[in-house]
Amino acid sequence: MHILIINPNTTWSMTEKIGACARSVVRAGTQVTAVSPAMGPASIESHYDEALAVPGLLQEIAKGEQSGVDGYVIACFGDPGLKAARELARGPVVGIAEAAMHMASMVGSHFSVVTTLGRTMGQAWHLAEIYGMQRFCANVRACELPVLELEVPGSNARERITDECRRALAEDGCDSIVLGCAGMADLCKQLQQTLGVPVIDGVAAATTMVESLVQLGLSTSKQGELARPLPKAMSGALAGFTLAPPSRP
Ligand code: 2AL
Repeated sequence: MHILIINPNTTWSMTEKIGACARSVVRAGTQVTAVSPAMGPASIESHYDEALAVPGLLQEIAKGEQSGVDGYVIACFGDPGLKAARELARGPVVGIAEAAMHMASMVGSHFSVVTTLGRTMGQAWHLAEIYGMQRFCANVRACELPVLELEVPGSNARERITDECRRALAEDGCDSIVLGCAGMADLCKQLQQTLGVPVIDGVAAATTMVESLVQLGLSTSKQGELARPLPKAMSGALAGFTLAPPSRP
């Protein structure tokens, strides 16, 4: 089984960290490749960044389809381009926010999301709402930590995240923590040990979910909404995104 993890930002140090975390949770025999798109923002912490990350992300899905990938993880907590990716992919595509929230709902009564910048909190609440997870989401909190600070050796990111998780557990009435950024994946185990409650990293959650879906022979339904998009002209910088017409059986 081959799982492609797409970090939709173009910071390869984060991509490598994400890949290592995903590899640490899969079964022997499952191959994990982690990539960043060839174009897009260095980090994703606004709706603008998210929108501009999607074309490069879709290119990686298209390449994955050519090379026989069995399933995909979108490794950014805004789950950018998730539905469009599902339209292109044959196998399952899972976003880290949806995976983390669903797993958290199974190991506790309420979770709090601890994320990077305050401006991303609205998207986390929006996703909790559209996934039907609002009922489990006690709060969304931010450390006012720019995403790329997670990549700076010796930064105090770990301490700031730990402190915010402690405040969440003291004040929100939550009993588990969902990490609100793929760049926090490497902090998960130690945070769980320190805090003594379930801490869910979406990269590990989504990777194991994709592995399970593929194992069960479940792929993305091609009937209705998630069918391959209709081919049409794409112009300007998007000319390369024109889809080939479906091949005749
Ligand atoms: C993220 C994430 O997971 N990757 C990224 O670049 N931005 N999410 C976030 N809330 O900061």
